[in-house]
Amino acid sequence: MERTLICETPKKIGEEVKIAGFVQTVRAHGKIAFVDVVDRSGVLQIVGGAELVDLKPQFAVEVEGVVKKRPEKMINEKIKTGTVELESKKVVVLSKSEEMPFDMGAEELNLELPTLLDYRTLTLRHSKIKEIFKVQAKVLEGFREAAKELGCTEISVPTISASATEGGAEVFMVDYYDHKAYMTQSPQLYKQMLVPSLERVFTIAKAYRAEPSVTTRHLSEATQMDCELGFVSFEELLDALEFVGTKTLKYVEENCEKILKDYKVPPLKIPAKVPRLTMREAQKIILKRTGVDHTGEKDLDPEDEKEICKWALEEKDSDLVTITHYPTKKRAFYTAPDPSDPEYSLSYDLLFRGLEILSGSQRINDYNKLIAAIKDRGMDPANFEMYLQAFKYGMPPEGGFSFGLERITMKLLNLSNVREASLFPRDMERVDFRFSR
Ligand code: AMO
Repeated sequence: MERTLICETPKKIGEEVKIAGFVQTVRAHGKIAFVDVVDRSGVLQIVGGAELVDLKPQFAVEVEGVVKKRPEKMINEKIKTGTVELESKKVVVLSKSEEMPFDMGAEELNLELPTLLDYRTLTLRHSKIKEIFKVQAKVLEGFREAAKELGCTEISVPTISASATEGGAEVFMVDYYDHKAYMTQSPQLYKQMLVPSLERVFTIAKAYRAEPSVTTRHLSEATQMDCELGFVSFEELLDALEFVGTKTLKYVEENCEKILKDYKVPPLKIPAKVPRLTMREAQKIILKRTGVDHTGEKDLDPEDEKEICKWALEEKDSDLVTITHYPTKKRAFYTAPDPSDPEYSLSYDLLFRGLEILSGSQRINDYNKLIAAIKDRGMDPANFEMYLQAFKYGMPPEGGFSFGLERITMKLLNLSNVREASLFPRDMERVDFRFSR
């Protein structure tokens, strides 16, 4: 008999079917047992006798039986198959499981973060955790759609590089045969090198950051969703990033209605025009609202980001706010200074529900200025030979931006830690397993 997906069973009342999936819960009442089985399409109640009682959570099984309509008072409106159950005739155990270290049948897992991650292959089977990655898949899909609509070609770029891509000390070095190489801190240099070839590109890439501290928003291996566009102005870049950000978030809302409801998150607030502020304007608003004077600071700190997002929500009915013109010295070497005030740069961050989810800039596209900027940061242009070659032979005005996949997912579902939005998070204390165990 061919396998029927669980979501199809309500259409097959009275028919004999075979389903396959994982045992979620087993409830035995005397000679009758009820077993919930989960496959990729949903969950189904199986009713039977002795053949079910030895089943245990996470056994992989095949069950043959007849689909029956449930009595009126047994209907479960919370699930798609709540009007039916499968009366089992034959059960085959495909794979057994060891005993669960915690209750996997509960609606919420409620585990401490280290346990949630130590048992990752198990916790990823839980329906509420699976939902995080279904949302994440839609973020990726929405981004791809939006980037393609901008006219970008998808590229796949290296993750081993001859130089640090963002500068700074947060870089993993690798032994590369007899040489030194670096894990890319972002796809930045490669996406820029592709502008003279494809003009508009996008990539979904891994970014490696040797983050020296443990925070709720930093991973050592993050996923970035990047665009880079040639022949564009600063204004056009701002329009482009807000277009992609808005479209991606709306795409998730349209395609994940039930999950967002399960996670009890409020509906998205995205106005037709995302509010924009310069960093200095944002600091003045924060001073006025809270009395905290950060107007002399060179960046917005996490509390500032939360506060300015509160302002955007209260005053502009928006979950998003774009902040522009960060100090040139605070941004990576490739960032173009503002010609009218070079101390500040043509850069931007997009904040979403209290957190930076994107950053980017107009780039320095002049070969000699770029060499000067590299030297100015104490780096050696010789290490950027391939990158600089692209500028030597003609680079139009260009710029781009990068979204953090895990951070967007975290904020969409109101998760408290970015690690929850990473399948296998890496940080100072963990590569798969905790070093300290
Ligand atoms: P930036 O370093 O700001 O910019 O990174 C872009 C976005 O990627 C996400 N992100 C991270 N998420 C989790 N953990 C991390 N350690 C981490 N680091 C970054 C954030 C951030 O906004 N090349 C530039 C982008 C550009 O100019 O196009 C860059 O990498 O959401």
